[in-house]
Amino acid sequence: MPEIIENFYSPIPKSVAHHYVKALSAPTLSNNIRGCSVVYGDMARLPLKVKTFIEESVVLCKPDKIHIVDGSEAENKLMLKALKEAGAIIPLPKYDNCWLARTNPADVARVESKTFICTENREEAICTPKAGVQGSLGNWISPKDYDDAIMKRFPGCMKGRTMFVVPFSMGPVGSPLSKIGVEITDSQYVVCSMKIMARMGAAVMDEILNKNVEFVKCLHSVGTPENGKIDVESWPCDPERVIILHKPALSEIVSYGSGYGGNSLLGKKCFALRIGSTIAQREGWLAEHMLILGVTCPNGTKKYIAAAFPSACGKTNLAMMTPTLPGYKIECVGDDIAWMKFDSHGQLRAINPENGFFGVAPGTSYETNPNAMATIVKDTLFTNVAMTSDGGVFWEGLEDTLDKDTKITDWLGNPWGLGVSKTPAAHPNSRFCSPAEHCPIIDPCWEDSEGVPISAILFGGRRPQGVPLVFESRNWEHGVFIGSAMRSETTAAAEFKGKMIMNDPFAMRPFFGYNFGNYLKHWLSMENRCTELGGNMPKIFHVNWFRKDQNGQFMWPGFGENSRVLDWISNRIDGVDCFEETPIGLIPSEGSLRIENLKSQINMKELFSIPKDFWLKEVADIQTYFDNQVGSDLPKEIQAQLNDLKTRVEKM
Ligand code: OXD
Ligand code: MN
Repeated sequence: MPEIIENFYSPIPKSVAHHYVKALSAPTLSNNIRGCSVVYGDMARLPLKVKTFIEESVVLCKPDKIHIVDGSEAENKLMLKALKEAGAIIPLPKYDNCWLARTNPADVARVESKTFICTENREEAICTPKAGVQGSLGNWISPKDYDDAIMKRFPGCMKGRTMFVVPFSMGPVGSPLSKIGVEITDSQYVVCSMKIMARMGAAVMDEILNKNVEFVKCLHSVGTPENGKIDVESWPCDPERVIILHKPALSEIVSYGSGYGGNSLLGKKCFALRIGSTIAQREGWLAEHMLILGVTCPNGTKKYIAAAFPSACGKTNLAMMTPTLPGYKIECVGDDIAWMKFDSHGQLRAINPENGFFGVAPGTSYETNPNAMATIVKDTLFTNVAMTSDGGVFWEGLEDTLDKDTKITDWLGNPWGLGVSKTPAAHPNSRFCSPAEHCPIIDPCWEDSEGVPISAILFGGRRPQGVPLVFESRNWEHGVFIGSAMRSETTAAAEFKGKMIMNDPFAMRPFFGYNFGNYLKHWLSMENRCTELGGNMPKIFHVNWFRKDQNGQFMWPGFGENSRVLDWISNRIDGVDCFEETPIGLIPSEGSLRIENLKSQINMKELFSIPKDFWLKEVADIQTYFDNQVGSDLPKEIQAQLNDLKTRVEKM
């Protein structure tokens, strides 16, 4: 690491001059950070609150140097060069400014079991599970244990390293819906990724300075194992002692030991969802794990839809879909997170707080998501994908793109042969990190500071059995119940092994910043808020692209064909009478889901069947889940919805 820094800092070319950049001579700092020099940026120009945060972090982490990130292109180039020279990233000459990082193989996913919310009382953060049951709706840590966890890991953790200070905005800089953070990190990979994933740099620091806005304090260190031995020089981390801490009362995030994605790019899951959901509850809006897309119908009308699916269930594919139905156009506002607030007319409006896509690579291809493929060939930082001998990338799903002479190196850096190697070429949770503005179908309003108007909310997951392609909720309360009862097959985005059906309410299970029962109450309260403002609530739907037949084959082709489902949803938003009541909600009436010109025959009857036995069991499973996990925190309205569903299913 020190080597990287030497290469990086001597000398800083003139072209980097910026109003935050000072000459290499260290400015005089307050006593408690004497000995640690500011090698890039000017402490004197920083807002006092930022300075204090830096000083506290310096005292704790004892870095050798401080770099105040300005977000300029020149700075980014230098960072990438330094990372390359240290062997931390490999250039991918087949594309334009694209790079590959390989992590320590022990640091490849979010670590939910080591992620904690800190509040005075446990009940503020998490539900009280039934006696003897392990809670699955987040982990609580007491203020004392929080401090202890920090003091066990952070003192001196940046010795020999540079501390980077990254001011960033979640949402367009200056939008009334945006929020600001400052991430302090000792990872250049994180700085380069943050440049893609968030608006960051001098403009954000100016915003803090000029408007005196509060910011979320994010402290991150990749750490060093207790024995002092870093296993993979190019990817320092401390997998044994990873911990991700959130203290909503102080708007504070502290993350140690991992350089990977959601563990280290603290604007994403930690801020935009966990801390974000607590701010949203306080301020009366919603911070959700949702994509946002615009759909234009053949008659030219446009609607925006937000959709919550658990990690790695195709959010990016839906957000960038190429519709097969003629005359339809999809445009992408965001693929992972939505911040939604009612405007003064009671219209729900959403922004994508992010600036880029941190998408799961395997399965992304010219067939499944050509728009993502077009996005990732420029300014992209790949992590843990395989590499081709012509300087490109490869992962499971791209087999058709290979010609016979291309050699592949797998994500671990070993030679890999298609049809020969028994292990995957790319890690199942390997990622591309690309600027959203490079997406060919990015929505023209994606950066509008007032957000886009949301007409419908979709919930969904991987449900191989029993759950129809689409159904609509009977009303808002029923819709909130549907979100609370969401279940899905597990994926590789977190540390789980093997496939099982897991409850993932609102696709937020790993991301709640406060007690899920209170979160449900907050969602229920949205209806009053909207009515008081004179608006209409968005409609709520459940979709399932993943139902399988008796032979284990998917019953619905998915991807671009999902435009047929969006067409039906759009008609329902317009109030078209094209539905049939069922015990679980409203499904398309016969003939109302357009299935003309589908490549394969669809068994519509089976695709929309609602097997009584399955749903009786589903109701029982949901009840057990609520009893075990939510207990007395469950709002009575949600229990009443489950009771009503049970009665309707029993009568089938
Ligand atoms: C993600 C996730 O990275 O949900 O978006 O895990
Ligand atoms: Mn996600």
